[in-house]
Amino acid sequence: MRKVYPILLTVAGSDCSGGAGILADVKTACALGVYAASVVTAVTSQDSRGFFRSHVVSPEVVEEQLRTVLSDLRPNVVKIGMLGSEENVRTVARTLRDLCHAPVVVDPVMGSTSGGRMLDESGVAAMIEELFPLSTVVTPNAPEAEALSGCRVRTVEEARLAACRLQTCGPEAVLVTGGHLPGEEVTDVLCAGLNDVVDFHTPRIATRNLHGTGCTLSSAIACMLAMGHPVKKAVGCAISYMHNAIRAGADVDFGFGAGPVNHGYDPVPMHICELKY
Ligand code: PXL
Repeated sequence: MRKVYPILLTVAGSDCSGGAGILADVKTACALGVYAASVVTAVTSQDSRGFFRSHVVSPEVVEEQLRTVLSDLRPNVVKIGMLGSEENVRTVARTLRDLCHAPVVVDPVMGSTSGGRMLDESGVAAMIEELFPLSTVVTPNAPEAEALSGCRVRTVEEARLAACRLQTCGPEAVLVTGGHLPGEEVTDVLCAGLNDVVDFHTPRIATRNLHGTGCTLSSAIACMLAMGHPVKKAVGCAISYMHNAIRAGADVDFGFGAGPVNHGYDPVPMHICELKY
């Protein structure tokens, strides 16, 4: 009997303040009992007050990291966050098509809430063209869903329409998150086909500690997929982890501004799976 860890491979940018990007992905994986490996695509300078600068890693270095990890490990899931350039989008898509058949969760990161630009228009077009067809779940927030679909997304009904339109571009499922929409309740909308749309409702928590929520949710979905859950169950469990992590960090003072969620509010030990071959 061989024993293995469920493995998440995150391909994303680093956030030196630790609330978003690769650090959020790794903290989420640790809290959920999943092993995390990472490919760094950009180095960003930011803190709780704002986004200062981003230094994009070259496609050669991104490809080298990806090929090295994949020559040794077989991730159970790949999570893609900030890629930083059109070249990085195309390189990651090509390398995954060549070397990896794990489910892919794409957080279509274009900019941070605090104002940093993370992917230009040609990069976004390449993401739709090359990464959407490879993906199991894509997780835009409302402004990202607007930019990707070209439709207004200011209500839950518009979020449903955008999710369905984006789902026809190739992903198995699209989750449009509702945190940016108004209302006492947050409604996230999952579309896995025209007749397969589900809403997830959670009470809204009043806090400014929401830095890195997009990265955290998409990583939590990826971890749930790595543990073998089907898409709807994975999304439901991830939303509930995210809600609890926001609540657990809601009244904590952090730096001078917007703090992170409390990733480790209830950590579980690393899962070990037994393989019969
Ligand atoms: O949540 C978007 C995001 C993704 N990746 C990095 C980030 C952020 C937001 O700040 O810093 C590296």
